[in-house]
This record gives sequence, structure tokens and C-alpha cells, in this order.
Amino acid sequence: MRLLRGRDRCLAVFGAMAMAVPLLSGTVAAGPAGAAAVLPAVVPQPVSETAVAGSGFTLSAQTPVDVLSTDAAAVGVGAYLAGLLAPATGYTLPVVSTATAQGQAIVLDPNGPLALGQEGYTLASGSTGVTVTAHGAEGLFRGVQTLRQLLPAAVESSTVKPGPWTVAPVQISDAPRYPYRGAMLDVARRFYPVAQVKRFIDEAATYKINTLHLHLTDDQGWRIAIGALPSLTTVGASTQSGFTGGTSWYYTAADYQDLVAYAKSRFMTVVPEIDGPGHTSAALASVAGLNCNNQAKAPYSGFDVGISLYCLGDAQHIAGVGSFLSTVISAVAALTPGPYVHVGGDETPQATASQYAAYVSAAASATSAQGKTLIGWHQLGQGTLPAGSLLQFWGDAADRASVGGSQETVGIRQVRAGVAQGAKFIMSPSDHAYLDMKYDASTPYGLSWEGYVSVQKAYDWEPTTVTATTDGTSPVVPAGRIAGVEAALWADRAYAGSTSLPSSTGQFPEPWVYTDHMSFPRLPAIAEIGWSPQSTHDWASFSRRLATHGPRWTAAGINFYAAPGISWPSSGTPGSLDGVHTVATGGQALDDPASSTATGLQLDTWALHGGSNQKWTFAQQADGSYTLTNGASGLCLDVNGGSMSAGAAVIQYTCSGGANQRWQVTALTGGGYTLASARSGLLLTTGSTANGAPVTQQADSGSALQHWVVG
Ligand code: TNX
Repeated sequence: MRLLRGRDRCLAVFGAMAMAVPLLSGTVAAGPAGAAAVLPAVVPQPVSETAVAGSGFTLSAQTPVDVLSTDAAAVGVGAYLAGLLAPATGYTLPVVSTATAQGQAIVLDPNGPLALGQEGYTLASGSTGVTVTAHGAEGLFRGVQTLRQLLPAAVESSTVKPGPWTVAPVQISDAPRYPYRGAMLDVARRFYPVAQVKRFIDEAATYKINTLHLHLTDDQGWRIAIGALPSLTTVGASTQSGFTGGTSWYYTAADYQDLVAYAKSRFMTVVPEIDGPGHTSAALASVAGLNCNNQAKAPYSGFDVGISLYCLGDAQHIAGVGSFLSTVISAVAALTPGPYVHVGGDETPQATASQYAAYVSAAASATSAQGKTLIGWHQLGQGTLPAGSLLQFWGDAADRASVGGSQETVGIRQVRAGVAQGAKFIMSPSDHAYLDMKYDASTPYGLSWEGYVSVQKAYDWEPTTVTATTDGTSPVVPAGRIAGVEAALWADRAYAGSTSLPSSTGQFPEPWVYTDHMSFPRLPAIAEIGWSPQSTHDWASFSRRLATHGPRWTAAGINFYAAPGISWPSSGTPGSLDGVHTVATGGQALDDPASSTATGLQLDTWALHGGSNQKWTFAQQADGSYTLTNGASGLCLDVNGGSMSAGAAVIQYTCSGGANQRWQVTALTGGGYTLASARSGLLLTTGSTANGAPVTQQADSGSALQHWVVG
């Protein structure tokens, strides 16, 4: 099915001792006296991390966040930190600005030396308080992301938890390896409402991602309003992959500015992508003159790639494309404070060399005219690039295997052409950094044209050798030309059951459900490659640190994949599942059919979409079991008639707190949970992974249909 794949082709880490440790299990370091000390499990791994004796600093409701400056951005980071800590702690920490630090405070000092760069910071925590020092607000913000990881996992919860809120004692000095650490959302194939992009910004910022690449246009949709060309959104935004008839599947200028401002508040730069000359069906459907026959194409809502091309066949059309790009890029650039515009360039099998060159020339002049730096997929190396351009490498093992041979791939030749022009590179190797690849055969969403990308595969690569021969020598892109890395989450197959084409829109989850599942835990892996020194790269260390983040994601409500091969802690602290969750097996979620409010209705499973009828509020009871209340009906998960028999229907019913409405939730070692009726001891079980499969209680059979992901 993967079409054009192969297409035009087209720490101080001192030890690896595994040990069971509470909450903040992490790297084991030799302490000052040579004794083993457990360091907090920070992701990305800091440059240097040293154990500090003592039990750490415990926050109280009065602990001040003391910013040693009146600079608005620095004070803003203080307010951001207080806001982060408020929901779980229940504290409204006072944010103050003083000239000299007092004790027993979280001190944010933006007056540090520039030695660690704009993003670097030091963090010292001990029994008398915590101090984050940086040269300005951005470094403080990165340090705050480390600080939150020094607190118990429950700090990520959106509801008040008991605490105590003790910051692990540690001394950290940190700065990024690469300046560009990106994540891409494909809002073109699947439209993400503004709130869901903001959610992702917050999730990515936790791992010190500093660039959000928005793939705003593609065959299946045009997502940014351009005042001078309203048809781009009235027509071009009416489709998504698998959907037609939309009227609001785009960002207005105000929406986009809101996103840019939100990203800025998380010290993240937005890179807008206007893809071309291929991936342009939405534009071709909106603007007739972009087609060689001057007839608008029909809007496209399918699943293919490599199907479209601007008309670049004659001087008049080349001029038309040029003026179209000037209009679009000047409008987008005017709304974008960041330095970049991404002009795509991928997968244009039908373009001749001169047509392609004409596109690059038009896109480059439109971008340069706005004073912006050009970014393109590595194919763009074929054209003439303005000085300072960036290319995004998305090649794979087949490209590497060809390096230096007599038959280098087209991709490697395009990369060489870019290198020869002085371009810098963003590394997004598709066999490691494409988050739309399935993790394994159980992944309900995404593609596998690069094979499966396990968490380990997402982690096990190195930017300086990702364009080198397999023995790691003679990289096509020299180390000094690497600007950074980016994880790319395409969305052309963002539906459950993606090994075949979808048969109903019911298979499409909300974008956040897809995004959380595909990004966690792989986005933190790519983030660590971009941030941490190569010398700290170690799967054993990473996977051990990552495992302790599982409870953080659970507390934060992130729908992560508890991938096998990582020692996720079991169920965690009592009450840790309190809150709203989806409950799914094989991508099929426990579901109140058609959001019915009828009592006694048997529940079923349906493709996970995260709607309210698939949301369940877990509330832990005195015996440790949970009641589950449906978000659409307000009724409770119930074994019909309090039956003790295998096969009895699981229904929704008015909440009573009875034993047949209480569920014992047990974590499985490989991830996921069983839910046993507190009355019968039998397990919540779905009949199959087909939509509408009935849910019953059954004896424990070890079946995957009894193993639930609580998202
Ligand atoms: C390739 S690589 C694409 C996208 C698809 C993706 C699916 C590249 C720049 N383009 O159009 O969404 O594969 O994995």
C-alpha cells in the first residue's frame, strides 16, 4: 500500500545497574564519597547530574516562586511554573520578584552567565530550596521542565492529590546539543482544533522541544485562511483524509496567531509549511489557474500521496504559481514571528527537473522577499537554494546503504546537492523519527512502509551518522551542518484499523487520541537525541528513565502506549487512576452505544475516538476498586443483575456503589490492565475488535480482549 515508498525515493551517566527504586528511580551515579546514589530520572538526560545528600525540598502552600528580576518574560516563567503546580498540589504559590534570594523558595534567576547559551540552565535543589539559574527566560523555562520531573509523578494530575511535594535533591548543569528540536503535526490530512494543538505544544515542551512544524497544506486540505484567496478555505478546507463537507476545518488568522502566541509562551517557534509543488490537490481545487487546463480539480479526501502537481509547464503558469506563492507566503509570513517558512518539496514524481526548479525558484523568492529562512524536505536540494536554507532529511536505511556506492539513491544525491549549496539539515530519518509508523503489529493507527518503529528504534540513531555508510563513516551531511532533529507525525492514516482503508468515519479518533498514542513514548526519544550529549546515549539508561514517566503520563491524562520491553511501574500509588479515561483494547474503546442514556443497556466496544460516550470517570473506592461513570450518560459500569456467571452482560446503570459496579483494576506487566468485577471476580471482556462487539464478564483467559489500555 505504501505507494511511493522507496518512491522517487522520493551524564554524567555512570552506570547501568537495574534496581527497583521508588518513584524517582533513575540513573545510578557514584556519589561524592563513591557510594551509589540514585539520580532523578530526567528526560532528556541532562549534560551533568550529580547527587546531593539529604531528602530534598518539600513545597508548602506558602513556598514563594521568587524570580530575581522584574523582566516580564522571566516573571512569566514563574507564573507558568506556579500554574503547572496548582492543579495537583492545590497550592496557589505566590510569584514574587525580589533582588536577593531568600531561603525556602523556588528561585528563578535569569541573571546567570551566557556560558550555557540561551537555553542552558543550572538547577540546584536541596533541603533549603531550589534554584534554577539561566541567562534569560528561555533557559529558565527549560530548567522548569526539569524541575517538574524532580517532583512525584502525581504532580502532573489535573486534580488535587495528597503529596507531599518533595523536589528530589540534585545538582544539574544542562544545555542542548542542537538548537533545532522539532515536532511536526500533519494538520492537513487531519484537522486539529486549536485546543488540541495547544495540548500537544504543552506535551512536547515538557521534553524541551522548541519548534512546532505545522504541515498546513496537502492534497487533503488547506488549513490556513489567506484573506486574498478565500476559496483556499471555503473549498480547500472542506476535506480531510476520510472526511468531506467541512466548513471550519482551518485556522483563521486569529486562530493561527493564537497558536503562535501559545507556542511562544512555551518558548516554541512555529514553522508553517505550505507544501508544493506536489501535495497540492487542495490548492488545485480552490484556484483554477494553478491547473494547466485552468479548471479547478475536485476536492480530494482520499489517502494517497504523490497525486498532484502545480502547473509549471509554461511561462504563464509558472508566473501564476509564483504570484500565488507570493500571496500565500507573504500572508503566512506576516502572521509568523519565527524566522522560517517551510515550502515542502516532497514527493513530486510527475515533475520534470525544470518544473521542479521553477517551483523552488518561486518558493524561494517568495520566502526571501519576506525576510524568512527557507526550509524544505531534502528533495529541495535539487533546486537553487538561498544562502542559509535548511533541508529536512527523511531518508532511511536504504539511503544509508547506498552512500559511497556507484548507485547512490536519488535522495542521497539530493542531499549531496543541498550540502554543496551550503544548506544545513534537520534530521527526520523516516525509519526512526516518523511517528506515524506503527510501533508493532498491535498499533491500531498509522503506516508501516518503513517497517515498525519501536521505542528503541526511535531512540537508536545518531544524527551525525544517519546519512553515513552503515559503518558510520563518511557522512553525506557533515556534523557541522546539522541544525537539529524533528519527529514527524503524519496523519494520512490516523484511524483505527489502518492496515486497510476505513469504512466509516467512526474509525477516526479525536486527533489528540492518535497523537498521544503515536508520540508517547517516541517523542521523548527523539527529544533526547536532539538535546542530550551523544556521550549519554544509552538505551538501558533511557528506557529505565522513560519507564518512570509512564505514571506521569497517566497522571496527565496522556493516552500513551505502554510499549513492551520497557519496565513500566505497575499500577502505582492508590488512587492513581482517579480521573477521566478511555478504556480500550486493540484500539477499540469501551463505549456507550450512540451516547444512549437508557439504563440497562449493554455496552459495546467501538473504534477509539475519545468522544464523551467513550470517556469514563474512575473514582477509587475504600476497598481500592473503582467505579466507572460514563461521560455521555452519567451511568455506571455494571454487571447485569449482579450476576456471578461468565457471559453476563456488562451494562450501564444508575450508580449505586454496589459490588457489581466496582471494578478491581490490576496492571499487567506488559502494560494495560484487567478490570475484574468486585462482585464476581470475572473480567471485563469484549467479544471482538469489530465495532459494536458486546461487552460481558468472563473468566480470565489471558486474551487480549481482556487487556485494557486506560488512556
Ligand atoms: C511521506 S516524507 C510523506 C507524507 C506522508 C508520509 C506517510 C514526506 C516528506 N512525505 O506525505 O504523510 O510519508 O508516512
